[in-house]
Amino acid sequence: MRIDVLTLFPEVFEPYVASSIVGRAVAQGIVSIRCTSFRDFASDRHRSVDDRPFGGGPGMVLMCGPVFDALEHVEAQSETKPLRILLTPQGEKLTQSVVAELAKAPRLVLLCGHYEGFDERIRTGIAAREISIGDYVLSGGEPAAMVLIDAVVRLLPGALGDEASAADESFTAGTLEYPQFTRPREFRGMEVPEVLLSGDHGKIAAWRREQSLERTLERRPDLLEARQYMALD
Ligand code: 6GU
Repeated sequence: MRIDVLTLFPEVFEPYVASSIVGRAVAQGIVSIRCTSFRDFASDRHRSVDDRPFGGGPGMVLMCGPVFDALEHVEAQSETKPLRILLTPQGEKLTQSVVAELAKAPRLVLLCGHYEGFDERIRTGIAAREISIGDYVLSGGEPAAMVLIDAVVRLLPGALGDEASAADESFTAGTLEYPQFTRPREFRGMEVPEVLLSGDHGKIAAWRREQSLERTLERRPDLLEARQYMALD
């Protein structure tokens, strides 16, 4: 997969895309991530990317020119037609099923909104899918783009060391994760549940399933409503 990020702050992505699972996926060639600055497509000598709103009012508005030019520039670098995504608090909420859908695309272009907003003709003119990561306000789309990249990249084949782990986890399975423990067996008086030390794989699986369901019922009952249950549950 190729991901292009169009942003006013390309430098904030660099350490992120070099680290952890995403960094390893980049190193393995599973995904390539390129960041492009709108500022490189400014047309005046001050390299302006925003201006005052027509009609007055506070703040500055991201201009059409640098955004359309940056988008056309990166899209021309490859034959593959990308899925365009505009990160904005007004978008559709990012869920695991949206993430799974995006992970099937060969190419994504993420446009990060910033400042007080962007010219409405960006929204109407580029026909992007608009995505928000939740009901709170960020000062820019960059953290949201990083969230989206992380969630998508870990679903790409080979991105996780152990192929089982992506499917095994919460949300994909529709329930929250069961508690995990590692050495030591006792830490400051807190013990590891006996069943995990039993070596009985059937019992361990049943215990984990029970913990996972119990936790989901307690913390996120909304996740259970839409689910199908096995007789075991
Ligand atoms: Cl994508 N952008 C901004 N600015 N705020 C947000 C968001 C995006 N998602 C949630 N809040």
